[in-house]
Amino acid sequence: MPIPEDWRSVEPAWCPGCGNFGILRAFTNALRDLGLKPEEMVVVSGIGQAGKFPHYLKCNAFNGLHGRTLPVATGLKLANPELLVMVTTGDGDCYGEGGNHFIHALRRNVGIKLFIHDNQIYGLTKGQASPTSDIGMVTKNQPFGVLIEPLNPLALAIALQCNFVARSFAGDLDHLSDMVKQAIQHPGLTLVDVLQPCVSFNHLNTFKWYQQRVYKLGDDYEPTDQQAAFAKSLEWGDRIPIGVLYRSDRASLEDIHPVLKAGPLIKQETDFRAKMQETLQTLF
Ligand SMILES: Cc1ncc(C[n+]2csc(CCOP(=O)(O)OP(=O)(O)O)c2C)c(N)n1
Ligand code: SF4
Ligand SMILES: [Mg+2]
Repeated sequence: MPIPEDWRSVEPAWCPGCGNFGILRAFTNALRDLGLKPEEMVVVSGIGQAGKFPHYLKCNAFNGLHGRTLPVATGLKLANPELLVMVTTGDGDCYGEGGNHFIHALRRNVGIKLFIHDNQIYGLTKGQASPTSDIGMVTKNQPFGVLIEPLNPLALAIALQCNFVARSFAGDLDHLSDMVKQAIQHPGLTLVDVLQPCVSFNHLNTFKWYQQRVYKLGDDYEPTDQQAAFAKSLEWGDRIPIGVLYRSDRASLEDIHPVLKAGPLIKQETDFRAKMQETLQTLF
Protein backbone atom coordinates (compact mmCIF):
# COMPACT_ATOMS: atom_id res chain seq x y z
CA MET A 1 0.00 0.00 0.00
CA PRO A 2 2.14 2.98 -1.21
CA ILE A 3 2.15 6.27 0.67
CA PRO A 4 2.57 9.67 -1.05
CA GLU A 5 6.12 10.02 -2.48
CA ASP A 6 6.94 13.25 -0.57
CA TRP A 7 6.53 11.52 2.77
CA ARG A 8 8.02 8.13 2.00
CA SER A 9 10.99 6.91 4.05
CA VAL A 10 12.21 3.35 4.70
CA GLU A 11 9.94 0.29 4.28
CA PRO A 12 7.85 -0.40 7.41
CA ALA A 13 8.82 -3.52 9.41
CA TRP A 14 5.29 -4.18 10.69
CA CYS A 15 3.65 -7.61 10.25
CA PRO A 16 1.78 -8.04 6.95
CA GLY A 17 -1.85 -6.97 7.46
CA CYS A 18 -1.14 -4.81 10.55
CA GLY A 19 -3.58 -1.93 11.09
CA ASN A 20 -0.62 0.45 11.33
CA PHE A 21 -0.30 0.41 7.52
CA GLY A 22 -3.78 1.96 7.22
CA ILE A 23 -2.84 4.64 9.77
CA LEU A 24 0.35 5.50 7.87
CA ARG A 25 -1.56 5.78 4.61
CA ALA A 26 -4.45 7.86 6.01
CA PHE A 27 -2.06 10.10 7.96
CA THR A 28 0.15 10.87 4.95
CA ASN A 29 -2.91 11.42 2.75
CA ALA A 30 -4.07 14.01 5.30
CA LEU A 31 -0.66 15.75 5.31
CA ARG A 32 -0.71 15.85 1.51
CA ASP A 33 -4.29 17.18 1.37
CA LEU A 34 -3.43 19.95 3.87
CA GLY A 35 -0.44 20.97 1.73
CA LEU A 36 1.96 20.57 4.67
CA LYS A 37 5.73 20.27 4.26
CA PRO A 38 8.00 17.88 6.21
CA GLU A 39 10.10 20.75 7.59
CA GLU A 40 7.02 22.41 9.14
CA MET A 41 6.44 19.59 11.59
CA VAL A 42 7.93 17.15 14.04
CA VAL A 43 6.53 13.73 14.94
CA VAL A 44 7.31 12.46 18.43
CA SER A 45 6.93 8.81 19.43
CA GLY A 46 7.81 6.43 22.25
CA ILE A 47 8.49 2.69 22.26
CA GLY A 48 6.29 0.07 20.62
CA GLN A 49 5.04 -0.80 17.14
CA ALA A 50 3.29 2.59 17.09
CA GLY A 51 6.57 4.15 18.22
CA LYS A 52 8.17 3.13 14.92
CA PHE A 53 5.72 5.34 13.01
CA PRO A 54 8.01 8.39 12.50
CA HIS A 55 10.78 6.11 11.15
CA TYR A 56 8.55 5.54 8.14
CA LEU A 57 7.89 9.22 7.49
CA LYS A 58 10.21 11.69 5.84
CA CYS A 59 10.06 14.53 8.39
CA ASN A 60 11.60 15.73 11.68
CA ALA A 61 11.23 13.03 14.31
CA PHE A 62 12.00 12.31 17.94
CA ASN A 63 11.74 8.68 19.05
CA GLY A 64 12.21 8.66 22.82
CA LEU A 65 11.55 6.60 25.92
CA HIS A 66 8.49 4.44 26.53
CA GLY A 67 5.61 6.57 27.84
CA ARG A 68 7.48 9.87 27.58
CA THR A 69 6.21 11.35 24.34
CA LEU A 70 4.09 14.11 25.87
CA PRO A 71 6.81 15.83 27.96
CA VAL A 72 9.03 15.99 24.85
CA ALA A 73 6.20 17.27 22.67
CA THR A 74 5.24 19.85 25.31
CA GLY A 75 8.81 21.19 25.38
CA LEU A 76 8.96 21.37 21.60
CA LYS A 77 5.65 23.18 21.27
CA LEU A 78 6.41 25.70 24.01
CA ALA A 79 9.86 26.42 22.57
CA ASN A 80 8.43 26.91 19.10
CA PRO A 81 4.63 27.27 18.91
CA GLU A 82 4.92 27.81 15.14
CA LEU A 83 5.94 24.18 14.70
CA LEU A 84 3.27 21.54 14.06
CA VAL A 85 3.98 19.06 16.88
CA MET A 86 2.40 15.63 16.54
CA VAL A 87 2.62 12.56 18.74
CA THR A 88 2.06 8.99 17.51
CA THR A 89 1.89 6.57 20.39
CA GLY A 90 0.49 3.20 21.44
CA ASP A 91 -2.28 2.49 23.93
CA GLY A 92 0.36 1.11 26.31
CA ASP A 93 2.77 3.98 25.69
CA CYS A 94 0.17 6.72 26.18
CA TYR A 95 -2.39 5.31 28.60
CA GLY A 96 -0.17 2.90 30.59
CA GLU A 97 3.49 3.87 30.98
CA GLY A 98 2.62 7.47 30.00
CA GLY A 99 -0.73 7.63 31.79
CA ASN A 100 0.27 10.30 34.27
CA HIS A 101 1.65 12.51 31.49
CA PHE A 102 -1.56 11.97 29.54
CA ILE A 103 -3.73 13.32 32.37
CA HIS A 104 -1.62 16.43 32.91
CA ALA A 105 -1.13 17.11 29.20
CA LEU A 106 -4.92 17.19 28.90
CA ARG A 107 -5.03 19.75 31.71
CA ARG A 108 -2.26 21.88 30.20
CA ASN A 109 -3.83 22.01 26.75
CA VAL A 110 -0.60 22.66 24.85
CA GLY A 111 -1.32 22.51 21.09
CA ILE A 112 -0.06 18.98 20.49
CA LYS A 113 -1.80 16.70 17.96
CA LEU A 114 -2.04 13.30 19.63
CA PHE A 115 -2.73 10.11 17.65
CA ILE A 116 -3.06 6.86 19.58
CA HIS A 117 -2.66 3.54 17.74
CA ASP A 118 -5.07 1.69 20.01
CA ASN A 119 -4.68 -2.02 19.28
CA GLN A 120 -5.83 -2.92 22.81
CA ILE A 121 -2.62 -4.91 23.35
CA TYR A 122 1.13 -4.59 23.91
CA GLY A 123 2.17 -5.47 20.35
CA LEU A 124 5.95 -5.05 20.38
CA THR A 125 6.42 -7.19 23.48
CA LYS A 126 4.26 -9.92 21.90
CA GLY A 127 0.80 -9.70 23.35
CA GLN A 128 0.33 -8.73 27.00
CA ALA A 129 -2.86 -6.90 28.03
CA SER A 130 -2.76 -3.09 27.76
CA PRO A 131 -4.89 -0.52 29.64
CA THR A 132 -7.56 -0.73 26.91
CA SER A 133 -7.73 -4.55 26.60
CA ASP A 134 -11.29 -5.79 26.90
CA ILE A 135 -12.27 -7.60 30.08
CA GLY A 136 -11.99 -11.38 29.70
CA MET A 137 -9.32 -11.29 26.97
CA VAL A 138 -6.95 -14.23 27.43
CA THR A 139 -3.26 -13.53 26.83
CA LYS A 140 0.01 -15.26 27.76
CA ASN A 141 0.22 -12.99 30.82
CA GLN A 142 -3.49 -13.07 31.64
CA PRO A 143 -4.29 -16.84 31.42
CA PHE A 144 -7.59 -16.32 33.32
CA GLY A 145 -8.52 -13.43 31.06
CA VAL A 146 -8.22 -9.71 31.85
CA LEU A 147 -9.91 -9.27 35.22
CA ILE A 148 -10.02 -5.48 35.49
CA GLU A 149 -12.12 -2.88 33.67
CA PRO A 150 -10.33 -1.12 30.80
CA LEU A 151 -9.43 2.57 30.93
CA ASN A 152 -11.80 4.74 28.91
CA PRO A 153 -9.42 7.37 27.50
CA LEU A 154 -12.12 9.27 25.62
CA ALA A 155 -14.29 9.65 28.74
CA LEU A 156 -11.21 10.85 30.64
CA ALA A 157 -10.33 13.37 27.94
CA ILE A 158 -13.90 14.67 27.77
CA ALA A 159 -14.06 15.00 31.57
CA LEU A 160 -10.93 17.18 31.38
CA GLN A 161 -12.40 19.25 28.53
CA CYS A 162 -9.82 18.25 25.96
CA ASN A 163 -10.24 20.58 22.95
CA PHE A 164 -10.92 17.79 20.43
CA VAL A 165 -11.70 14.15 21.19
CA ALA A 166 -12.22 11.78 18.26
CA ARG A 167 -12.17 8.08 17.49
CA SER A 168 -11.49 6.48 14.13
CA PHE A 169 -10.69 3.07 12.66
CA ALA A 170 -7.57 1.96 10.76
CA GLY A 171 -9.87 0.03 8.38
CA ASP A 172 -11.65 3.20 7.14
CA LEU A 173 -8.96 5.34 5.50
CA ASP A 174 -11.25 8.18 4.39
CA HIS A 175 -12.73 8.59 7.85
CA LEU A 176 -9.33 8.41 9.52
CA SER A 177 -7.80 10.89 7.11
CA ASP A 178 -10.66 13.30 7.80
CA MET A 179 -10.18 12.96 11.57
CA VAL A 180 -6.41 13.59 11.21
CA LYS A 181 -7.08 16.73 9.17
CA GLN A 182 -9.63 18.07 11.65
CA ALA A 183 -7.32 17.30 14.59
CA ILE A 184 -4.40 19.14 12.96
CA GLN A 185 -6.55 22.17 12.20
CA HIS A 186 -8.22 22.47 15.62
CA PRO A 187 -6.32 24.56 18.24
CA GLY A 188 -5.09 23.22 21.58
CA LEU A 189 -4.43 19.58 22.43
CA THR A 190 -6.34 17.34 20.05
CA LEU A 191 -6.72 13.59 20.37
CA VAL A 192 -7.63 10.87 17.90
CA ASP A 193 -7.87 7.35 19.31
CA VAL A 194 -7.49 5.01 16.33
CA LEU A 195 -8.83 1.45 16.58
CA GLN A 196 -5.91 -0.49 15.11
CA PRO A 197 -6.12 -4.26 14.68
CA CYS A 198 -2.96 -6.16 15.73
CA VAL A 199 -3.26 -9.22 13.51
CA SER A 200 -0.48 -11.13 15.28
CA PHE A 201 -1.40 -10.83 18.96
CA ASN A 202 -4.96 -9.52 19.39
CA HIS A 203 -7.22 -12.31 18.15
CA LEU A 204 -10.30 -10.79 19.80
CA ASN A 205 -10.47 -7.26 18.36
CA THR A 206 -9.90 -8.15 14.70
CA PHE A 207 -10.69 -6.11 11.56
CA LYS A 208 -13.96 -8.07 11.32
CA TRP A 209 -14.79 -7.50 15.01
CA TYR A 210 -14.41 -3.72 14.56
CA GLN A 211 -16.15 -3.66 11.17
CA GLN A 212 -19.21 -5.32 12.70
CA ARG A 213 -19.41 -2.70 15.47
CA VAL A 214 -18.16 0.73 14.41
CA TYR A 215 -20.69 3.29 13.22
CA LYS A 216 -20.21 6.94 12.24
CA LEU A 217 -21.71 9.72 14.34
CA GLY A 218 -24.41 11.46 12.31
CA ASP A 219 -24.82 15.14 11.43
CA ASP A 220 -27.41 15.43 14.20
CA TYR A 221 -24.74 14.68 16.85
CA GLU A 222 -23.64 17.85 18.71
CA PRO A 223 -19.99 17.52 19.85
CA THR A 224 -19.92 20.71 21.96
CA ASP A 225 -22.31 19.30 24.60
CA GLN A 226 -19.91 17.88 27.22
CA GLN A 227 -22.50 15.78 29.05
CA ALA A 228 -23.83 14.22 25.84
CA ALA A 229 -20.26 13.58 24.71
CA PHE A 230 -19.45 11.90 28.00
CA ALA A 231 -22.50 9.64 27.64
CA LYS A 232 -21.47 8.82 24.05
CA SER A 233 -17.93 7.96 25.16
CA LEU A 234 -19.32 5.22 27.43
CA GLU A 235 -20.78 3.39 24.42
CA TRP A 236 -18.60 0.31 23.78
CA GLY A 237 -19.55 -3.24 22.88
CA ASP A 238 -22.05 -4.15 20.20
CA ARG A 239 -21.86 -0.60 18.85
CA ILE A 240 -18.78 1.63 18.87
CA PRO A 241 -19.14 5.27 17.73
CA ILE A 242 -16.44 6.83 15.54
CA GLY A 243 -16.12 10.53 14.69
CA VAL A 244 -15.66 13.72 16.71
CA LEU A 245 -17.17 12.97 20.13
CA TYR A 246 -16.25 16.27 21.76
CA ARG A 247 -14.97 19.69 20.79
CA SER A 248 -14.20 22.75 22.91
CA ASP A 249 -12.23 25.93 22.43
CA ARG A 250 -10.24 26.39 25.63
CA ALA A 251 -7.24 28.68 25.10
CA SER A 252 -4.04 26.71 24.69
CA LEU A 253 -1.18 27.24 27.16
CA GLU A 254 1.12 28.73 24.52
CA ASP A 255 -1.55 31.33 23.70
CA ILE A 256 -1.91 32.56 27.28
CA HIS A 257 1.63 32.14 28.61
CA PRO A 258 3.03 35.63 29.37
CA VAL A 259 6.57 34.87 28.17
CA LEU A 260 5.35 33.58 24.80
CA LYS A 261 3.43 36.79 24.07
CA ALA A 262 6.76 38.21 22.77
CA GLY A 263 6.89 35.40 20.18
CA PRO A 264 8.40 31.91 20.05
CA LEU A 265 11.31 31.40 22.47
CA ILE A 266 13.58 30.48 19.58
CA LYS A 267 13.00 33.96 18.07
CA GLN A 268 13.33 35.99 21.27
CA GLU A 269 16.73 37.69 21.28
CA THR A 270 16.59 39.11 24.82
CA ASP A 271 18.23 37.36 27.74
CA PHE A 272 15.64 34.81 28.83
CA ARG A 273 16.36 35.09 32.57
CA ALA A 274 16.04 38.91 32.53
CA LYS A 275 12.86 38.66 30.49
CA MET A 276 11.38 36.18 32.94
CA GLN A 277 12.17 38.44 35.91
CA GLU A 278 10.66 41.42 34.10
CA THR A 279 7.49 39.44 33.41
CA LEU A 280 7.24 38.21 37.00
CA GLN A 281 7.61 41.78 38.31
CA THR A 282 4.66 42.90 36.21
CA LEU A 283 2.59 40.02 37.62
CA PHE A 284 3.30 40.34 41.36
C1 LIG B 1 9.84 1.85 30.88
C2 LIG B 1 9.64 0.66 29.98
N1 LIG B 1 8.78 -0.29 30.37
C3 LIG B 1 8.56 -1.35 29.56
C4 LIG B 1 9.21 -1.45 28.36
C5 LIG B 1 8.97 -2.65 27.48
N2 LIG B 1 8.03 -2.33 26.41
C6 LIG B 1 8.45 -1.95 25.19
S1 LIG B 1 7.19 -1.71 24.10
C7 LIG B 1 6.04 -2.12 25.30
C8 LIG B 1 4.58 -2.16 25.00
C9 LIG B 1 4.16 -1.30 23.87
O1 LIG B 1 2.77 -1.36 23.75
P1 LIG B 1 2.00 -0.19 23.05
O2 LIG B 1 2.44 1.11 23.56
O3 LIG B 1 0.54 -0.49 23.13
O4 LIG B 1 2.54 -0.25 21.54
P2 LIG B 1 2.28 -1.32 20.40
O5 LIG B 1 3.53 -2.14 20.31
O6 LIG B 1 1.10 -2.14 20.77
O7 LIG B 1 2.06 -0.47 19.19
C10 LIG B 1 6.66 -2.43 26.51
C11 LIG B 1 5.92 -2.84 27.73
C12 LIG B 1 10.08 -0.41 27.99
N3 LIG B 1 10.71 -0.41 26.79
N4 LIG B 1 10.28 0.63 28.80
S1 SF4 C 1 2.71 -7.22 16.42
FE1 SF4 C 1 0.67 -6.38 16.00
S2 SF4 C 1 0.90 -4.14 16.13
FE2 SF4 C 1 2.97 -5.05 15.91
S3 SF4 C 1 3.38 -4.98 13.71
FE3 SF4 C 1 2.55 -7.01 14.19
S4 SF4 C 1 0.34 -6.79 13.81
FE4 SF4 C 1 1.16 -4.72 14.00
MG1 LIG D 1 -0.68 -1.34 21.70
